[in-house]
Amino acid sequence: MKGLFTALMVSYDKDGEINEKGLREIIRYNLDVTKVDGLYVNGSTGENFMISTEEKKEIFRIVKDEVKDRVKLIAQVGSINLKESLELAKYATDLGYDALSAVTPFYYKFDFEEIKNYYNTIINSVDNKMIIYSIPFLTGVNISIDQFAELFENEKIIGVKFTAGDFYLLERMRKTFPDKLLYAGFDEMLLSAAVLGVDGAIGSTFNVNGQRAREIYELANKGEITKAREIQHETNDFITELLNNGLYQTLKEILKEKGVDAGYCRQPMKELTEEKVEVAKTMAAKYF
Ligand code: SI3
Repeated sequence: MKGLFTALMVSYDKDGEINEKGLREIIRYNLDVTKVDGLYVNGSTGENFMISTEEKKEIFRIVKDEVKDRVKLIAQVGSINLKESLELAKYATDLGYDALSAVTPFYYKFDFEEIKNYYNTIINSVDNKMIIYSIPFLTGVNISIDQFAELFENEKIIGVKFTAGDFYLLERMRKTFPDKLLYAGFDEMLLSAAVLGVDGAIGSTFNVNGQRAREIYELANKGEITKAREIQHETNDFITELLNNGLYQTLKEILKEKGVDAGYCRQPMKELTEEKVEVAKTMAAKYF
C-alpha cells in the first residue's frame, strides 16, 4: 500500500450526472500516463460530499471494473451519516478494494470518544483495513498524537492520510508509529513530507502531475534534495496557478486538453468563465 495515489477526479456532465465514459478515461489516464501506484476513490477530489449514496456506489463499481487489479484502490467511505459509511464500507470491501479510508466526522463538534467510536464501528464491521483521512483545514478536526495512538490500538487502523502543514506533528508521528502508513496529503508540500519519511502521498494534482510527483518522491528518498527541490518549485508554480484559477475545474480543463472527457464539477461548484478556461489551456500547454 506504499506509494503515490491519485485522489481521483470524477467526470460529471453539465446536469451533474456521472459520465461513465469520462470517468473511465480519467482512470486510464492515471494508469497509463501519470502512472501512479493507486487510486483514492470518492475523496474530496471526487466531489464526494455532494453526491448520493447510490452515486458513490456507482463510482466504486466503475473504478474497480476499469482498474481490475492493475493498481491498489482505497475507498473513502467517510460520512457523518454513519449508516451510510457502514453501507459503503461493505460495498467497497465486497468489490475487493484494498483498503478503506474515512474522513474525520465533521460539521458537528464530535468529541474524541465519538470520533474513535466512528472509526472502530466502520472498520470492525468489515474484513478490511482503515486509513484515517485527516484534513483539519476543511473539517476543523485536529487529532493529537495521543489520540492517534488510541485510534491505532485497533490494528485494523493502519495509517493516516495527513492533509495538514503541521510538520512537527508529522515528524512526531513518523517517530512514534514506524509501522503505520503515513501519506502526505498536500501536494505542494510533498518534498518536505517525503524528507520526513512518509510512506506515500495521496493528491488531487497527481491526476495530471503524477510524473513530477514521482520524481520529487523518488529523488527525496534517494537524498537528492537539490534536484527534488527544483521539481517541487516547478510543481508549486503550477499548483499556485491552479489554486488561483479554481482547483478541480482547472484540473478537469487540463485533462480535457489532454483528450480526456473530464466533464464539469458538480454544483454548487461553479463552471470556469471563458477567461479562466483560456488560463487553464495555457497552463496545460506550459506544464504538460
Ligand atoms: O480526498 C482527496 O481527494 C484528497 O486526497 C485531497 C488532497 O489532500 C487534496 N486536497 C484537497 C482539499 O483537494 C490535495 O491534493 C490538494 O488538492 C492539493 O495539495 C492542492 O492544494
